[in-house]
Amino acid sequence: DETDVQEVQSYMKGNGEEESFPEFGIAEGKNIVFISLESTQNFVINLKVNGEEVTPFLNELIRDSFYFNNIYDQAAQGKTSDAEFMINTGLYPLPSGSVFVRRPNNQFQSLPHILRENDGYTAAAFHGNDASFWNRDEMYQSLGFDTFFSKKDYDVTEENSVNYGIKDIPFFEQSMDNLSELSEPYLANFLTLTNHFPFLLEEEDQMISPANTSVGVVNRYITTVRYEDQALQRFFELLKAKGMYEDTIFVIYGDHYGISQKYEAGVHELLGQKETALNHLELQKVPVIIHVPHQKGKTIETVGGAIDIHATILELMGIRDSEQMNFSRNLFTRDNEAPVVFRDGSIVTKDYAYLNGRCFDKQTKKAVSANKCTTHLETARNELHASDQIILGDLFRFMGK
Ligand code: GP9
Ligand code: MN
Repeated sequence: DETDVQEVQSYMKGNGEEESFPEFGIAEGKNIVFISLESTQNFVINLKVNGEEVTPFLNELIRDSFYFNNIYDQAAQGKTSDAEFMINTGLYPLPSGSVFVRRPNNQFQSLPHILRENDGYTAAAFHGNDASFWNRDEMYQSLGFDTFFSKKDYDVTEENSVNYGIKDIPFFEQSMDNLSELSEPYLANFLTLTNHFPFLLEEEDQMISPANTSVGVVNRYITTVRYEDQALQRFFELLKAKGMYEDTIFVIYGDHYGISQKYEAGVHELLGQKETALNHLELQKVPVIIHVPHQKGKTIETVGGAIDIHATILELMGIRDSEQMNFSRNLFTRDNEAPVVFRDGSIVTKDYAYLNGRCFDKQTKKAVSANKCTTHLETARNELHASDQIILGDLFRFMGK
């Protein structure tokens, strides 16, 4: 009720969102295309395996994009759906299960709603899996999507599928007609699928040789990441050919890790590094690429999390996010000292990380006195608690508008 609303409001961010920055509003009125890169971790960007780039298309795109290279995966048990939830609402995932499954009938202040109210946007989602997976068919309605093109809207055959469903290249190709018919300006949300554990791909689709570590999962991951990269290239080609590229902002992000800790030794092997808590943490980074045609590229090293994409996009669209009830911080102005909060109670800032009950100095890589992390841990507890209250109490219902 009202008291809960007041309590959670006292824990809201306030970390420089009011600051002006040159990119404010540069994408105002443009279509927005979100592309979730399934299981894509940041270590593959600019990585060479056997002398070959794993993601040649993304590496090139990054040169003409805002590339955020210090963004951490904050998804919890809800995996892809948690990433979608954070980006759409700026709230944290729940400690267990997926908000998509547990609270699909809540009211949300999500990107489709905010953009519709401010600028008359429509919103559509595109995904090759069954509509009911992660309860998307229900949840997308609450989040404000007008249309959801799912498996039933694609021509899915044995030939064009692998693992969870339709391969990314036919997925993008078959999405084009529906995309071109959306009423503008639109927000379109694409979820890729091919780069999903256990990273299966027929030989004819393997455009790079597998890596040769001692871990098969990691070796195959290189081939499915490359396939995904080429699918993106194909999508951009099609958009350009249809004249749909120019007036669009692209937000491309890895949804969460792909290589779990069980197989991570193979990644350490590939990167020639030791298996340490801090190296594990660094592998939890996902690429976040914001491409605005004709904007000069810039690599932004600010430390942040997937949840921060929400405020960043609103600010690029010319909508001030600081009034909203959420925990997202604009990555263009984000304070490096503000912790990135993980659902398991860990945190990371530019200088410190709290992992497995220990506070680390990231520079020296040594465990330091816990009090270096105390304030950050308190922020983390407060934000997670307030976010859970908003979700479990369906508090937006009590806010009135
Ligand atoms: C399937 C997609 C992938 O629809 O969400 O599954 P996940 O990564 O969440 O396990
Ligand atoms: Mn996923």
